[in-house]
Amino acid sequence: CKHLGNSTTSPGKITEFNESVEEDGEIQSTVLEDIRKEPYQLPSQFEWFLVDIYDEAEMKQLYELLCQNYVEDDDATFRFNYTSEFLKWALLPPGWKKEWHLGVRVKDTQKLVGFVSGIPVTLRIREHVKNIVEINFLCVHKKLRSKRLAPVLIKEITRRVNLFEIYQAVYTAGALLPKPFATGNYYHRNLNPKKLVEIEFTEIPRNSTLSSQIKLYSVSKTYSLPGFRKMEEKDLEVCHKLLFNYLQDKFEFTQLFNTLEDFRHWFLPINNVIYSYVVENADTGVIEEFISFYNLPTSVLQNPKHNEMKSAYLFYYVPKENSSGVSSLKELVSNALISAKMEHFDVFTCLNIMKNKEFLEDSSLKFSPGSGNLHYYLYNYRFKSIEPEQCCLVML
Ligand code: NHW
Ligand code: EN5
Repeated sequence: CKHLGNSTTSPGKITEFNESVEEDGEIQSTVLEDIRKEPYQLPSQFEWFLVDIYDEAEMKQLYELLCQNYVEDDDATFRFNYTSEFLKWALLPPGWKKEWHLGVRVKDTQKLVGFVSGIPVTLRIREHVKNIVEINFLCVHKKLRSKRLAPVLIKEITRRVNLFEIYQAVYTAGALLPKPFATGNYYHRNLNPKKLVEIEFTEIPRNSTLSSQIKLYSVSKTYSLPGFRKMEEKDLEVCHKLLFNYLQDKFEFTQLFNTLEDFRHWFLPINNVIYSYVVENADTGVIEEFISFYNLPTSVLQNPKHNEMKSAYLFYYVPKENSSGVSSLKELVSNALISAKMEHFDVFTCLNIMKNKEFLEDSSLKFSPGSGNLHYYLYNYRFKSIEPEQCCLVML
């Protein structure tokens, strides 16, 4: 069996086998001794550079690389604009490693022109619980595209992950690569029809008008769930347990939040980054459900009036079930929409993963399918494809 560290093929190709009927599990096994000790060679004008996320100047360089060169929609009208505050949250969870904030610089100018990151994640893949990495923020400067820098970044991050004796990774992409184990579709809830029309995120349907769209998409100014409020430090332990139980048996593929520290990192509200809300029972004071979303602004390219769209993305939630087994999810999301509107978001976005079909399929919350897909991939793990509703991993 060929060792991963010596493989010359694109690492992504290892997922090709995941349609096979064999059992779930590792595809190639490797031992630490076989992992290359030296970094892969870059073209001579470039050098490896670990971005120090705590260093403001280096963080600014990373922010600018992504803001100018990261993911765009199909016709380059919009580009993700992850903020520095957001990137700190995304890249410094408990267990983060500096070796996994991998940059490429131009030797002469020290300009950052490439990046890829890994963070530790615990997944349950059917019955197997695994501590692996999540790969994200792969980016090569627009002027250096199609020069095969991405495969070198991927091989080098793989090597640096392998050195910690981790041999699997999960990642998502809008691009179709070999070979996704799940595919989700994006859905959007319009919160600001006038602006979304002006920036051409959406159009006014024939036989409708702006004023009727504004009326259609208006949301209440007050919460419908009594006791709906921002999550606080004192709620963390209870919410962590709620999520732990919720993720036990509902999904074939799910992220797990092992420690209270993990949960605190991912859910304690941070202004302009992560928004979490609990529902506190007025009589008992007990918290039985929560919901969260994050703020990922989008640059609006080449628009005379607007340069940014404020987008909220649904994160994890725990609804409750009433005595007849009816889930509160729709009402929870409805209240999240109200808070997103209060926080001046223009659109609320989610995928058709998790239990989201419960509120997407019934039109009452007024989500519509978007133009984008998101494919889910595993590196070096055989896993039979699943439906998006069996997938409970939200990647930033
Ligand atoms: S998906 C977002 C990726 N980023 C962007 O789309 C930003 C804008 N685009 C760019 O910056 C979230 C460049 O176009 C990139 C490619 C850098 C995408 N994943 O250098 P070349 C993630 O961050 C393959 C994987 O000439 P380029 C997830 C492509 O198929 N591979 O292209 C990242 C071709 O390979 P092939 C991708 O345009 C997951 C090769 O790159 C890809 O200058 C990474 C061409 O390279 C993508 N999104 O740069 C894998 N896009 O074999 C992690 C293109 O077909 C694997 N390609 O010739 C696991 C690692 C850890 C393992 C640990 C055990
Ligand atoms: C790694 N973690 O295409 C993630 N977004 O639908 C990287 N479409 O915004 C991978 N072109 O449908 C991310 N408006 C892959 C996604 C890349 C970004 C992307 C899509 C998601 C998107 C918009 C704009 C399309 C503009 C034309 C869209 C219509 C929705 C509208 C909402 C209001 C009600 C009517 C429908």
